[in-house]
Amino acid sequence: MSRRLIIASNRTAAPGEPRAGGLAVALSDALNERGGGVWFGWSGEVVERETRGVRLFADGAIDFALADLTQAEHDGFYLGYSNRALWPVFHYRTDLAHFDEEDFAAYETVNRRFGRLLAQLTRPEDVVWIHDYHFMLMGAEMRASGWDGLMGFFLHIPFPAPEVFTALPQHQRLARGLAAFDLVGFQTDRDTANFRRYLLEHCGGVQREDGTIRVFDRVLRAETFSIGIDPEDFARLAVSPEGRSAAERLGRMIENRALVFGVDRMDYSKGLPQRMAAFGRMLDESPGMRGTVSFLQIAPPSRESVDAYQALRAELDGLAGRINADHGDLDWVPIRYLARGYPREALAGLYRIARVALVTPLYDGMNLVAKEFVAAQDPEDPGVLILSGFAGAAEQMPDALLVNPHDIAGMADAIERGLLMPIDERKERWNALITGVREKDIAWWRVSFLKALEERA
Ligand code: ADQ
Repeated sequence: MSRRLIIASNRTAAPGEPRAGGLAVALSDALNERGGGVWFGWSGEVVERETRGVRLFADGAIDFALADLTQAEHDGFYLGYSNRALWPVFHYRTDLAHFDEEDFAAYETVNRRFGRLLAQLTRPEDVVWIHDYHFMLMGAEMRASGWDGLMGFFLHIPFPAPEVFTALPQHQRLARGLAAFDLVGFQTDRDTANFRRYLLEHCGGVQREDGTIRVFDRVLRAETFSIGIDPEDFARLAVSPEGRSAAERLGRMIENRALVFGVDRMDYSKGLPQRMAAFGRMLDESPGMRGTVSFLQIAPPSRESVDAYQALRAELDGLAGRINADHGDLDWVPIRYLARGYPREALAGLYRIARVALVTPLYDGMNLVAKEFVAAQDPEDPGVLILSGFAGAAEQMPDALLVNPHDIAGMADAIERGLLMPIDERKERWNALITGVREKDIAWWRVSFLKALEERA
């Protein structure tokens, strides 16, 4: 009989959660395929006064265990240390990071409280799988509570080079936290190598013959498990009635112009201003393209209360307005920019009619949009993926048109090349890309991580 699986992530796919994305689907599957399990996380509720317990309820085979955050915890742990220190530093934006000791104290408090709550829910033979940068100290707290069963951690965002990670005043505390796990998984070999080098060079870690690392009196395995999607599901959504209807609505608007498409959470790591500038530059330099192409960028605001996001929003509003004013005409709007979310079906339908997708983050753990775009294509008339070399996905997708998102001229050339690419080359590249997306899909990610973790038993 397989062990019971316990998953912890900041947000869950509890009924009523508005953001049931690819990750939520993958983790629900993981729990369902094991005949059930526990999913622990934040309830999404912010309460005035401290609450101590968890709210338990079952949804199908999954037992949800959700805890609230107090206002002070939400501000310090979530908006503060997670989103104003860890997120920027891990995306190489130390210039945007706020190193606030009180925020770190709140991060520790929540990890401690959540770790204890989770420890109370676990039995010795369970497998615990904790997700992402919000919960890097939770494993250590579980161990301190006396729980010594199998426990793995997966980081969804990049792990930076040691020279950047050490900018965090608490880097060593975080590393000790990660050393409490039996297995730590990363998106790319680049991240795994950075983490291993940090342990060896800054923490006295010693690499053992079997590849594990002895550090802080523990033995730790650090490996790459690149996250994937469910490509069949996306292909199906792309031709669903909702997908087709979204494509038709947009098709009527842009008439028979080629569509350049981008979809991202509005985040400074996604390279949105550079992308708009590159599109503008392409129009500057290739007058023949004017009037033949429309760029649609969908970017719902996220974490609005963090200053950097407000500045980004203002920058994008200005850029889109300027490019449209300079290049637009009575019957042509070059850039459409929509600051809202859309259902997955609609996105899939829009991916399918796009001639070019612009996935050009300045830095990204993986980037699922790149894989979703490939999965949604018509095999007889596939679009072209323009992908940043700094997205984790680039490691697995060399057949995309790889670009440097800081090189506006290079991106402008790539957009034109993508728009003009002959059908044979488009098909050849797409066939190579879809093969990779199918091979390392979401089931592969989940199964290979849990198998590696359970080998430690
Ligand atoms: P994100 O930074 O959120 O994820 P990404 O991997 O691209 O980035 O996933 C975004 C998801 O949200 C996709 O499934 C996409 O379809 C959806 N989405 C984006 N814009 C949307 C919109 N306007 N409306 C509706 N849905 C939208 C983090 C890391 C990534 C890593 C993932 C998974 O930053 O690097 O790939 O986790 O590990």
